[in-house]
Formats: sequence, structure tokens, C-alpha cells
Amino acid sequence: MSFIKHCIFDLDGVIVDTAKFHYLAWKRLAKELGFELKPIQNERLKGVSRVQSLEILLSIGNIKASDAEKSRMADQKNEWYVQYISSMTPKDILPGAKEFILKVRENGIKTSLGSVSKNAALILEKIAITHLFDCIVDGTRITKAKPDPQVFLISCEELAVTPSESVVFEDSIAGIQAALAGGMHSIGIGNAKILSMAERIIPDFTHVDMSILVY
Ligand code: B16
Ligand code: MG
Repeated sequence: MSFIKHCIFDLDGVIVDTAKFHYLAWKRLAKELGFELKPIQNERLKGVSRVQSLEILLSIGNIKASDAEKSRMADQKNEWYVQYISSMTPKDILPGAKEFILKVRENGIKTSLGSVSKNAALILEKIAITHLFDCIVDGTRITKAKPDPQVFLISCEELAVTPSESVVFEDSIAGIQAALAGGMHSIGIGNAKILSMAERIIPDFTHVDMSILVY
């Protein structure tokens, strides 16, 4: 039996439901470009960087664009997204998530944020939980987005824990792939069919206790 020393939490879709705002903004951009972005297609955009998400969106719509046009589209999407998240408050934290993070900390386990979002600091500030993380790694600190494990490996290194002593909580396929590639344990949050490659899967943080951290 081994105990986890470090929990890494993804942000979008794990601590807050900003995944729905990303979807709304990408869907709005797709509509402007003349096609519909379906929820199942949107799964491919989750967890990957803004630039990669745009490339996937354009390939879904079969649309060619110059670098300047792509940059304008990404800026426009982010403008809409920032508008959507601007009204967030601590009430937007997903059920049980803050309580679980607090319990993890009470048990002497380190906590990190592992998000590829460049808006992560703004969101953490809005929901007032910045102080609950020993290490924050976001889109401004990485050169490679999920499924590359860099976003999770940085916190392991900074907190001097091994990947095998760490567990990643993720809602995206790319994020689970990143945890597997980095040698961390993985717990999928959400749909078991979509996240089938995760080691363990829970629907959300309600009714979860510390026993989930025993391997
Ligand atoms: P931004 P996470 C990711 O955050 C989202 O899941 C993904 O859909 C988004 O494209 C990415 O952040 C970049 O976000 O445009 O705000 O920089 O899930 O890693 O917390
Ligand atoms: Mg996510």
C-alpha cells in the first residue's frame, strides 16, 4: 500500500466548469466561420492549448486561414471567453472540490494546479482559492501543452516529489494522456466512457474521501 504525497488539480472542468465557457466561445467562433461545433467534437479541444484548439477547430470546419487570421480568431475567442468568466465568484467552484482540496492539505499532502490556461490566475483570483496551492503551473509557465506532461512535471520538481507519488485529477483526454506520459497516477473526473484510459474515474468531488489516494 502506498500513499500519495502530491495532488495535482486541473482547473477547467475539475475545479470550475469553465469548460462550458470555452465551448460557448469556440462554438460562437465556429458559427461566425459558418459551421456548427458539436459537443462530441468539442471533446478534442478540451485540455489542449488555445492555439492547438483553434487548429483543431479549423480542421473540423475544413477552413484554411493565414497566421494573421488565426491570431485574430484566437484573440476574438479569448475576448468572448474572458467576458464569460468575468462574472465568476467562489459560488462557481464545482461541488465538493474546495472541501476535497482542504482535506488533502489537512492530511499533509501537497497541492498543485496544473492547467494550460493562460487565464488560470484570473480564475483562481475570482473564485478566491489561489492560497490553497503549494505550486501553480499554468499556461504562462509552459512551452508544451497537454498531452505533454510538462505542466505536471514542473510541480513535481518544484515540490521535490516523484511523479509516482503524485496523482492528477483531470477532466480531459489530453490531460489523462499527460498524466500517463509523466508517470503519475490519474483520476478522471466526469464521463467514464470518454476518460476510459484513466486509472480511476469519479463523476465529481461529492462523496469522495481520502481512501481514493491509497494505491
Ligand atoms: P486559455 P485546463 C485548458 O485548461 C482548457 O481545458 C482548454 O480547453 C483551453 O484551450 C486551455 O486551457 C487554454 O486556455 O485559452 O484560457 O489559455 O483544462 O488545462 O485547466
Ligand atoms: Mg480541464
